[in-house]
Formats: sequence, C-alpha cells, structure tokens
Amino acid sequence: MSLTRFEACLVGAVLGDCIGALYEGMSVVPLSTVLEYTSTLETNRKIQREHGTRPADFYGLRFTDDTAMTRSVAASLLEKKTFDAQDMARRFSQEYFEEPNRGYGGSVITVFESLKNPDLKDVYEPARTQFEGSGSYGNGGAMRIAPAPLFTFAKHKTEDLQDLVSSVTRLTHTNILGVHGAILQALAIDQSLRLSSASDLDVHAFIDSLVEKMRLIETRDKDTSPKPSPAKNPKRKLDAHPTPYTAKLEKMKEFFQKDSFETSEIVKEIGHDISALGSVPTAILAFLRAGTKIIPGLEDRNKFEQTVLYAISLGGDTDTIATMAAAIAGALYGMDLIPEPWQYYCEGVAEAETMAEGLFKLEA
Ligand code: R7I
Ligand code: MG
Ligand code: MG
Ligand code: MG
Repeated sequence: MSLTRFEACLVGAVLGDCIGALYEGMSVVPLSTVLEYTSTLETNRKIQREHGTRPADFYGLRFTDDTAMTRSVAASLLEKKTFDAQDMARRFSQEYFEEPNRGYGGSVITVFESLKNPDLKDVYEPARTQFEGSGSYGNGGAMRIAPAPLFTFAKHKTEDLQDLVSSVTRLTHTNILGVHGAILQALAIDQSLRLSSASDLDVHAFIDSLVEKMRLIETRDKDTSPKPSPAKNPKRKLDAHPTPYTAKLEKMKEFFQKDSFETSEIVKEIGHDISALGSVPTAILAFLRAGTKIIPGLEDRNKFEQTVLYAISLGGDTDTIATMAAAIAGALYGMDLIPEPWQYYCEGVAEAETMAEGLFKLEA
C-alpha cells in the first residue's frame, strides 16, 4: 500500500468539499457548468504561474463543515493513537465555535452547544436527545469518516472499523440510518484501498461485497433501534425498506445493468439530499460510474476528475456527495490523478496531506 493513496483519499475529500460547496442545495447542476468552473481554475493557475500573480478577483475556495469535521477526526486519532470520545467531541465543538460559518447542519450545532458544558458527564448524551430522541439521520457522520478506514488499515485493525465508525458517528448522529450511512461510506473507502489497481475495479463485485456486509449490519441492528423517521414518511420508496442501504445498493446494480441511466432516475430512487440514506449510496454510485464508464462530456478528464465533476452534477448536497465520492476515488487512484490547480486553489490541502501521512505511519 502506498502513501499516495492515503493522501489522495483525504486531499480528494477536501477538493470535493471545496468545489462541491459552490453548488450545494441546487437541485439541478449542469455538468458543463462545473466543468467550465474547474477549467477556469486551471486557466487561472496557468496565468498565475506565468506571471507570478493571482488574478485579482480570485481568492480560492474555502472548505466547509465536511472538511472541518474530518480534520477533527484525523487530529484526534493521530494524537491519541486510539479512539478517545472526550477528545474527539471536544475537538468537534471547539472547531465549530472557532469557525461557526462553515455551513454546518441546522441541528448538529445544538450538540456542539451542549458539548461545551464542562459538567457534561456523557459526551454521547447530547446527540441522543436530537430529534426527540430518535437522533439525527443527517449525513454529517458519513461526510467526515475518511480518516477512520485509513486508521484501521494502517494499524491492521480492519475488524475494528465498524465499531470505530459507529463510535465516531454517534457523537453527533445516533439515528441508526446516520450510523449505517457512515459505516457504508467507510467500508467503500476500505474496499477501494484494497483494490490492487484501478483496472481491478469491477462494479458488480464492489457492490456485492458492500451488500454482503450491509445486509448483515442492517439485519443485526434492525430490531434494537428506534424506528428511523424516514420510514414513517419516506421521500423515496426504498427509504421505507426494512434494510434500506442494502436495497439501494441492489437498485444500483440494476442501474448498472443498463447501458446508461439518467440523473433524474438516480435522484428519484437513490437521492441527493442531506440524509445519510439519501447521499452515501449516491456518492458510491458516482465513484463506480465514473470509475468504469466515460462520463459523456468528460472524455478528456481522468477518472478522479470525472468522479468529482459527475458527483457534483448529481445536484443537491453537492459538497457532501462530492467529498464522499472523491475520498473513495482518491483511495484508489492516488495523487497522480489529482489536478494541481485544484489543489492550489482549495483551502486545507496541505493539512490533509500531512494528516494522511501521519495516519499512514501509524503502527499496528
Ligand atoms: O448531518 P449534519 O451534520 O449535516 C450535514 C450537512 C452536510 O450537507 C454538510 O455539508 C452541511 O451542509 O450539512 O447535521 P444535522 O443538523 O444533524 O442534520 C442535517 C439536517 O437533516 C437537519 O438539520 C434536519 O433538517 C435533517 N434531519 C432530520 N429531520 C427530521 N428528523 C436529520 N435528522 C432528522 C430527523 O430525525
Ligand atoms: Mg458542508
Ligand atoms: Mg453538504
Ligand atoms: Mg506530497
């Protein structure tokens, strides 16, 4: 395993967040619009290199909560060399109060408020009381999870990955759908890291392996959890399925059996919203489709670029879908496929590289 794949996982995540954030919440995002934007980044970088100056009206892209929280997860794991709930919770809260304007989810900020209380005994308590005790099913657990599969991979402790992800996620998201979404995202990164090369990516094998794991997890956790809210009032048919992540992965296999499928079908069946169930499968789909097919309009772009641009073109929660798709893609392709101009203009790339290196060097 090479360092470059660890780096590209976290750097990719930053780029997906920074670029995707420009379109967050837009229900329709034409691929040509995103492509035009990244081409401008590349042109500006060329000018900047030739003239040694940055175009006056261009200041670069800021990362959002997705990256802010990912950094806290990585920093805590690196400093403690194990999972430390108090330390990680403190970092989430501190980071939020230092820079609250990073686009955080509307409800999670009450968790950060409660975590500030120095008398708080159980750092899991604030998250458990969200949404009248059902806990948040937002994608905030999944969006920040990339350091976890890197950590267990480096320490040769992949058998601990699910527990680690669950522990990290439940600090803010206790709804079973929020937790399972984070686990699915972490498993996808882990599977990607384990492929020996990009040519080994096989859509059906990749999905089958996720289905096998998720079916066990969803069947096991089903009865002990509070009834997830989307099941009562489903946005999409599959959201009400008793094992909804498994059902969505299987629906994706059906999509891939066709020659092509439309963004509107993906949005209708799988989703592109801020729920974990409406975004994690979508990110995996974007990674798999860009990884195995040429996305029309992106013929000149490499697989990493295709993944990010295509993920954003699915619309909706674009920073989060792109950050998740890019983390999975980076873990497979490594830094060679990550465009330098994107790195140059996005905030937080150097820190992501340093953290990836730290995680890579952790010993068993
Ligand atoms: O999940 P979370 O951290 O938000 C992450 C998203 C990403 O798109 C980021 O890029 C950022 O934009 O926000 O934050 P939460 O506040 O826990 O969840 C996000 C939203 O999901 C909430 O504000 C609610 O609108 C919705 N939500 C729920 N609604 C009803 N019932 C989450 N859980 C519930 C629920 O149980
Ligand atoms: Mg965000
Ligand atoms: Mg988002
Ligand atoms: Mg380097």
